[in-house]
Amino acid sequence: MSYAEAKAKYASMRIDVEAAMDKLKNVPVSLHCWQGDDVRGFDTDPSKPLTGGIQTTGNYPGRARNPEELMADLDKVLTLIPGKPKMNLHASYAIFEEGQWADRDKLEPKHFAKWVAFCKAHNCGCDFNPTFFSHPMCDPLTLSSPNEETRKFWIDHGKACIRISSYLAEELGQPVIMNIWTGDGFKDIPADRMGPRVRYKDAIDEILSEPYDFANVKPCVESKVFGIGVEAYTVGSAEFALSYAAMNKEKCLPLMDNGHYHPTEVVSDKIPALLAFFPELALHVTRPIRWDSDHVVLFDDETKELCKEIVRCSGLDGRVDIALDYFDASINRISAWVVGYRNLQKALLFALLEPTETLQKMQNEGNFTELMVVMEELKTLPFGEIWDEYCRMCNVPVDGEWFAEVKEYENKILEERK
Ligand code: RNT
Ligand code: ZN
Repeated sequence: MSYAEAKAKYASMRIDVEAAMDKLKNVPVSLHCWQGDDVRGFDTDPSKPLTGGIQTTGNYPGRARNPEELMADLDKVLTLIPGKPKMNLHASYAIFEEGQWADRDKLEPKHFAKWVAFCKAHNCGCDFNPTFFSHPMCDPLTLSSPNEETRKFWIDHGKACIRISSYLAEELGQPVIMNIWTGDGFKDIPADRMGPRVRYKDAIDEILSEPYDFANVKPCVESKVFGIGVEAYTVGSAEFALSYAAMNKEKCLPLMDNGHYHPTEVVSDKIPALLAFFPELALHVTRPIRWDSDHVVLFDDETKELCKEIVRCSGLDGRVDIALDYFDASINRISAWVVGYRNLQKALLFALLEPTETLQKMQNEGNFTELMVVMEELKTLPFGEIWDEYCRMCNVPVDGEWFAEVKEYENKILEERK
């Protein structure tokens, strides 16, 4: 089937494929830098363990070991993904000139100047994340620590990150989502569950007392159910993070990571629930397998469902800020990035090709029989042809044509990193 035939098939169901493609190609979706180096960053000893209850597994060759390698890998990735990518950095990816190392509480905008140049060269915006893990000042708690000195260090880190986010927003002319997540929690049953939460709340208040323009810097609070080594209790639980965001709507957003809930809970259903109260929310899209395993995002049912809810709730008109968040060290990392990003684009395009108004009318008229019939038939429309056309429109390879390039890059560049 040709693209023209596929387009006609969609048109017969009153679906405008061109409008869908035009919409998607202008929606920023964040590409996380941390897939390229197994979340190590550049500001601490690279042999140190990843802490905070997150884990990368696997040792596929070719991990980026410095800013040059990471940027080269990202350059490659950016030629293979359609849409409007936005970078997503962690504070631990600061780039220091010779002898200019600064600790996390002393980070400055200048430590991200090279990233600004990178984003400008790619004509993209940038999101940002304070890094409250993999650092000697994790005792192991950070913002919720009972130790005054620890907490102050991490509050100062958060404030420094607000200043860096303002700089990124100003330089790149796009809003910056600044996500606050800590792995603070306990392996076993704590005696005090409230103290750490009250301290965490006060610490976020202090961080957000650093001046910023909420239209350009959008701090978020990300919740989590549990992490490895912190199985019994998480300070920033769902209720904590959501309540914080709800009570501080004028200065921050809630962030949901779809790996951070009990295994039978789905974030797709939570999007419309939150949007009934919040004007805007942020997402981390990942793929949990039995736990927050951060596998590469697939074109699977829940990813499609998430994207349908984003589209149906006007999420693409500035109400939902979308970012990827996964890290797989067991396969080619460039491919991991590309597969996940392309899949999220696929799921968004697939969602945009739903005749939402027709379906909602059926629901409201109680016509559930036909609703089921049409929803099922939508699944086998010739989507592949539309997807290929979208890739061509974005000047990136269609399916079947990009992997050879990744293999070539692996043979030429990654194999040398031994
Ligand atoms: C961890 C959170 C968090 C991190 C990144 C690296 O469970 O999902 O968002 O993955 O900040
Ligand atoms: Zn996340």
